[in-house]
Amino acid sequence: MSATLTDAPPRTSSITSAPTAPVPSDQRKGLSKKEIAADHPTWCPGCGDFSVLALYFKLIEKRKLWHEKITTIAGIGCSSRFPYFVQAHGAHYIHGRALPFASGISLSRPDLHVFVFGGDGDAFSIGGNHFNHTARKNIKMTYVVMDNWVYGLTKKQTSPTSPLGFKSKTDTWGAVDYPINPMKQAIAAGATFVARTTHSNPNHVLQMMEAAMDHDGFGFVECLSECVEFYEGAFDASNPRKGGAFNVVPADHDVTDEMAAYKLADEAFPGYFGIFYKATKPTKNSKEAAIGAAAREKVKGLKDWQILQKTFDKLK
Ligand SMILES: Cc1ncc(C[n+]2csc(CCOP(=O)(O)OP(=O)(O)O)c2C)c(N)n1
Ligand code: SF4
Ligand SMILES: [Mg+2]
Repeated sequence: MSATLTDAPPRTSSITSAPTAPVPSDQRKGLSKKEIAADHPTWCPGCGDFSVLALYFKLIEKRKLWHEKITTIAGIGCSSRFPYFVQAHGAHYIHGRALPFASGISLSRPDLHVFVFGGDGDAFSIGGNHFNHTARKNIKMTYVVMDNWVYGLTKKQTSPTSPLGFKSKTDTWGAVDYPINPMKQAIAAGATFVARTTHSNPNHVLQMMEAAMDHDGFGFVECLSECVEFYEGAFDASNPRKGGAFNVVPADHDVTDEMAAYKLADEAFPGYFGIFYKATKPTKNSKEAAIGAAAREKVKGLKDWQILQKTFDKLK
């Protein structure tokens, strides 16, 4: 028999219990996986996205990020189901629109770490415009694209990163359109942090996510993430356990050199893994904060109605 409201135990008032003093931030223990994991992920067994989620939990634990200080945003796709599986504020938003939504959060809540996760379709197909504009505006957030070279959720259509010849439901004879190169795209769009990693190297995923999080600006990480259902073996050539090669960015690569980064991004698959590009540029967050502070300074000492009056006077 199902429980009714009357079965509920009597409520005990929390008002009577002594308030516990808040633990100072530096003495708080990092959140454990149990505290940060929500629903059981519904991805297919073996999907590369599991690795990214596990490393996100690790990042939260390691860097002592609290529930109230992070937000996890995504669009639509298998990879974009990500926020469902995280016990924190977040949203599984509209297909391709995760970045403008995250931009609003980032600009209005500078105290939060804004993390965005999504797929290659979400980022570069329907969300392509937003990718370019969020990058050029240098809005502070960490954007991890789980690139599987296919639309997974909708069961195998060609994506903007699918290689030529890829046979899918939309290209039964093999893809004929030239794929985009996410790294080149990010650099050209003006992203100030551009890195590449792969789900099969967990330590490296964590390293790249951490570096992106520490970057003051738009941090983009392309993470190869195998879709075992619709593109099995796509990234074997980058996985030493499958006979491939995991090449790290050469030690003498200058990450501030845009042309050198572009050249690195032009290498044939499996290419390189690591930080390709990093620039120090004012963020839109800092520019808007300065505009806001200057505007507040102008009306300093005035009452709200006086500010309103001034605005109306200007309209006359
Ligand atoms: C406006 C809109 N158009 C199309 C769709 C259908 N749709 C859902 S997910 C998706 C592609 C997702 O691919 P990707 O971003 O690569 O994610 P993956 O599933 O591969 O992780 C599409 C076309 C949708 N949900 N909304
Ligand atoms: S369909 Fe592909 S991308 Fe989606 S959960 Fe399954 S393996 Fe992962
Ligand atoms: Mg995809």
